[in-house]
Amino acid sequence: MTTKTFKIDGMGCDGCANSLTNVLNAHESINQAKVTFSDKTAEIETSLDDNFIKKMVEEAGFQISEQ
Ligand SMILES: [Cu+2]
Repeated sequence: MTTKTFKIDGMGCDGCANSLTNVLNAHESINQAKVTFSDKTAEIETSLDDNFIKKMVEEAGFQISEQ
């Protein structure tokens, strides 16, 4: 597993960050995810490829702006 950091767009509050954290952590191939609203970042320890993570983030209602 590697840890990757993504910039997340579309979060309006800590609740958004928490819900995205929960969505990501529910996936069996994500070892740990930490989303920080103030930094607009998601730190994800995973073996999943970036496109898959991008899709998960979009399905949760947010976007990855850079990685
Ligand atoms: Cu919110």
